[in-house]
Amino acid sequence: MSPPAATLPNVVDNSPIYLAKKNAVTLDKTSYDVCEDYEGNYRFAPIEEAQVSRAMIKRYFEMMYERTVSDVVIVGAGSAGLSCAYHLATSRPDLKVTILEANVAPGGGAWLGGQLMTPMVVRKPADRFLRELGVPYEDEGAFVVVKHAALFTSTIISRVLALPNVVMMNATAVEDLIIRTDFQGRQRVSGVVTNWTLVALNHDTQSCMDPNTITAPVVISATGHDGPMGAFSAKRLVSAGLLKELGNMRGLDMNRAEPAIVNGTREVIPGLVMTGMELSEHDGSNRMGPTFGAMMASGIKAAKEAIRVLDS
Ligand code: 48N
Repeated sequence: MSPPAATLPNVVDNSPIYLAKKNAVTLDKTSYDVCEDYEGNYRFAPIEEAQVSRAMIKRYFEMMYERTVSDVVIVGAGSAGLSCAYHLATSRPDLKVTILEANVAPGGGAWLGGQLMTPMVVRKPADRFLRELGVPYEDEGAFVVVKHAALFTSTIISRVLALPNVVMMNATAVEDLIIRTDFQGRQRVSGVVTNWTLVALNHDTQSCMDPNTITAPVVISATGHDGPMGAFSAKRLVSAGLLKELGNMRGLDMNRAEPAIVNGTREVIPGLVMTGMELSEHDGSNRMGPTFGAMMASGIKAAKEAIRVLDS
C-alpha cells in the first residue's frame, strides 16, 4: 500500500529563487506526516533542499564571523590539543575557544595505540584525566590500558564539542601566524592565518588563493610531529627568525620523554603556548612512543599556561 502523499502547504519565502518557482513549498512547524515504520512505511518530514543548505551555511558562517576574534585559538586537535581544549573550556567557560584542525577527522595520532594496534597505554597519574572524561580502562599498576584508543579520542572529541564555548573548524589549516610588535617592543603572536586545508595543500596549482585570519591574544600550538603540516608553529618560528633552529625530536626514551614534554609545556614566545609532540621538535626532547599520558597532561598544562597569559 503506498503511503499517503505528504500534504505540503504553500511556501512563503521571499527569496527570488522561491518566488520564481511555482512548486516551492513551505514546511510549517505545526505538524509533519512522519512515520517510523520499518515495515515499508517509513515517512520523513518533507523538506526542501534549500533548507538543508541554508541550515548549514547560516550556522557555519555565523560561527566563522563570530570567531574571527577569539580568546584562545588551539591549532591541532590531536590528544594534546583536545585535552587542552577540554581543560581550558571547562575551567573558563567565559573564554571563546576556537580549535583549528587541518584534517577532516580530528584526533590526530590518537586513533590507535601503536603500530596499528588498538589498545592505548596511559601512565599514571594521567589516568585521572580518563576518569574525569569517563573513559573506562584496565588498571595494570603503573599504567592503565584503554581497550581501544578510539574510545578515548571519540569521547574527548564529543565532550569538547558539547561545550558551549568551543567551536572546531576541521579541514581548516593554519598557514601562518599573526605576529605583531607589542608595546614593549617584543614580537608577540596575536592570532593565526587560515585557509581550507585543500587550498593550503594546493597553492601551487592555482594563482594566489589568499588566506583568512583569526585574531586571539593567545594561540596554543599542538600540531604534533614534524610532517607536511606538523610542527607547524615551531618551523614557522625558525623561518620568522624567532627561534634559532629546531631542536629536532630525539630518540625514544619513555621515562625521559613524558615528564620533559609535560614540564616543558610553556609560552615559547609571547602569545604562543606550545604543547604535545610539537614541543619535542621545538625543544629537541625525546619521543615517548606509544604512551599518551604526556599528551593529556601537556594539554592540561597548556590550558593553565594560556589562562596565566590571559590573566597576566
Ligand atoms: O596527534 P597529533 O599528531 O599531535 P599531539 O601532540 O596531539 O599527539 C602526539 C601523539 O599522538 C604521539 O605522536 C604519540 C604520543 N607518539 C609519540 C612518539 O614518540 O611517536 O595531532 C596534531 C594535529 C593533527 O590532527 C594535525 O592534522 C593537526 O594537528 N595539524 C594542524 N592543524 C591545523 N593547522 C596546521 N598547520 C596543522 N598541522 C598539524
